[in-house]
Amino acid sequence: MTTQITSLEEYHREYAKSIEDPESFWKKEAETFHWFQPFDEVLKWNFEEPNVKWFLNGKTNITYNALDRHIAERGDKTAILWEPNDPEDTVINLSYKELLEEVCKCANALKKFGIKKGDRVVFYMPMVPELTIGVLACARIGAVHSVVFAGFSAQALSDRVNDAQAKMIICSDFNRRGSKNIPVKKVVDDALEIGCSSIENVLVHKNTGDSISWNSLKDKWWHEELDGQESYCTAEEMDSEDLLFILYTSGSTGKPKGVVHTVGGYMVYTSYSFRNVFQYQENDVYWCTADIGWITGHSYIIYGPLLSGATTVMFEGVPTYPTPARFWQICEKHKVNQFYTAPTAIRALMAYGDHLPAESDLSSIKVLGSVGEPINEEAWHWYDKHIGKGKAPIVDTWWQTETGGILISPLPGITDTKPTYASYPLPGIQTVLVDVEGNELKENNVEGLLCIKHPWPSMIRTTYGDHERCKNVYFSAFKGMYFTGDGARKDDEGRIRVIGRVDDVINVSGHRMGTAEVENAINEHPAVVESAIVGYPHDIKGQGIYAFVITQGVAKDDTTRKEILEVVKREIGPIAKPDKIQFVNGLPKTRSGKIMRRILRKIASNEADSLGDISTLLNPECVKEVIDGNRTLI
Ligand code: 7RM
Repeated sequence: MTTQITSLEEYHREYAKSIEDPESFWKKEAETFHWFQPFDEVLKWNFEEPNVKWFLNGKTNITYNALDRHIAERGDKTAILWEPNDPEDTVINLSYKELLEEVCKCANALKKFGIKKGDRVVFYMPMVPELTIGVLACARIGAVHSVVFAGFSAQALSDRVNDAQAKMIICSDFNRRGSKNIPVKKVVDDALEIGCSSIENVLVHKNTGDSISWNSLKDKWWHEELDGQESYCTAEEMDSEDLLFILYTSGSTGKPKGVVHTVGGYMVYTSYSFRNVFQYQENDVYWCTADIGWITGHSYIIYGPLLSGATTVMFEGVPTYPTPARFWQICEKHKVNQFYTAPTAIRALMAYGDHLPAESDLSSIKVLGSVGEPINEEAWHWYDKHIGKGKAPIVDTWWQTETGGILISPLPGITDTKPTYASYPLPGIQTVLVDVEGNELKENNVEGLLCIKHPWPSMIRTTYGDHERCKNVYFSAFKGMYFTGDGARKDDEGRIRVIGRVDDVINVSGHRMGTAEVENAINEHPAVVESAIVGYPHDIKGQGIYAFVITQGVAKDDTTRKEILEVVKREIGPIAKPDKIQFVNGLPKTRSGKIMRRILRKIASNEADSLGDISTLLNPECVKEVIDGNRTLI
C-alpha cells in the first residue's frame, strides 16, 4: 500500500522530500504496486508540448492492483456496498472475490464482442454495481472506458460517442431516481438515430425490467452475454502510459473535451491521495455520494478506494428520496466512517432543518469531505456541527477532472482545518499563485491565479484527438506551468482558498458548464439571434445560469422561455437549463465585437451599481436597457 501519513511532522517531512526529489518520492509509492514488468524511469516531462510520462516502460494492470492483489488478505471483505434507491430493497455486498469474478465475466463477454485493448467503450448507466463492474472489465482487457453521466441528452451522448469513436455503448433499460423510472435505453436509441456510426453493439443491463425497444442486430442483454462466461480473465499487461479512460468535461470554448488519463500515474496517485485525505483504516466504511459519470466517482468511488482495499458505498438514489434524511439514514445504516459530498448537497439538505440529521446516529463518522465547488462558511459550519458533531474534521478537497486526484486538502487530524480553505497541497504537488503576467506570488496574503509547476502522476496527458487544445488550454497561459483556470488566495499562513473560475466556465451544483456550450445550445432555437450566458450567485446551486437572449419574430414571453429550455434540454440535458432568461435587444460588446461578460455578470448578480467604465464599449447605450430588464425580471 502507498504511504499513509500519520503526523504533522511526517507531512512536512514527506512534502519536503517530494519537492527536493520528486522522482525518488513517487518511485517509492509506485513500487508498492504490482508491476508485471518494473518501470525503468520514473518521469520524463516538458510542459511545452506538453509531454508527461510517468513510470516509463512499466507494465501493470490497474484491476490487478485493485482486485487480485487483495484476494489473499481480504478476499471476503466487502469491496462494494450497494445501497438501492428504495431503502426497502435489498442491499448488495460484493466481496473482493465476487467483484473480481464479475469483472472477469464481463471482461470475457467484452472480448467475445471483439473489444480489444485500446478500443473505446461508452457507459450510460445509473449507479448500479454493473457500472463499476463494466468499467473495471474494460480496464481488465485494456479497453478505454468513457462514462457519460446519464443525465446528458441523446445529442450530448452522441457527440461524446463520436468524438471517442466508441465501438460499444453499455447502458441500462431504465434508471431509478426517487419515485420515477427514467428511460435510458431510449436516449441511447435516440443517440444512435442522430448518428453514432462507430457503435457496433449496445449491451443493455436489465435494471427495472420496463419495456424498451430492441434492435436485434445491435442490442444484447448483459445477463445473457455474461451468463456462462468464465469467471477468470487474465489481466492485460498495460504500459504505464496506455490510456485508462477518457472523461468529457466542459471548457470555456466549444464542445466538451475528452480528458485523457493513463494507467500507471492515475493508479499511484488516486490510491495515495485516497489513503491520506480520508485516512482510511482497514475496517472503515467509506461513502462518496458523487455519480460515477463525474471524475469524483471515477477516482473516489471506484479506483482510489478499491486500490486501497476499502469498502466503498455506492448509492443508487437521490438525497431526498424517500425523505431528505436519506443521506443521514444511510450513514447510520452502514455505519459510514468517511462521508464525502458536495457543498450543493449540504446546502440543499441544510434547508430541510437540523432535526433531520439529529434523528440518525451519526457517531460512526470520522471524516467529512467536500468537493466540486467552494464551500461557503455557513454550509461549512452546519456540516461541522450537525453532521460531524464538531468531532469529524472537514476535508475541503480541491481538484479537477484534469488533475485526476485531489491536489489540495487538509489531512484530517493531521493538518488543521479552516472554514472555506482547501488549505495545503498534498505531497508531490507544487502549487503556485501567479499574477496575470505569470509572476509567481511567493508571499502570503495574496490573491492570484492557481497554477501547478511540476507534474504529478495523475495529471491530464492530452485531450482526446486534439493535443493542441490541451496545450492551448492548460499549458500556454503561463510558460512552464499547468494553469487550472481557477483564482485563489493565500492566507497569512499560506493556506489556499480556491475562489472559483476565472474563465468562461461556471459551476452549477458542482457541475462544470461552459458558457459557450450553453449559448450554442440556446442558439439552436430558430428565433434566437444571439445569447450570452453568465453565472450568478445562487443559494443552493452555488451558481445559477443566467441567459441574456436576443430573439427575432417571437413573443418575449414564457412560452418562448419554455421553448428555449426545451432546446437546452435536448442539446445538453436538464442540468444545463438556465435559471433565468432575460430577453434583450442588444448585448454589451467591445469594439472588436466580443461580448463583455464582466458587465453581464455584474448585472446578473445585482451589482449594476459598480459597472465601472463602459464608455469604451461599442454600444454603451444597450447597458441601461439590460439593467432595467434585469430589475423587472422575477
Ligand atoms: C473534482 C471536480 C473542477 C472545478 C475546479 C474548481 C471547482 C472543485 C473545489 C472547487 C473550490 C473546492 N472536478 N472546485 N473543488 N472550488 N473548492 N474544494 O469538481 O472538473 O468537475 O471541476 O471545480 O473551480 O476548477 S471538475
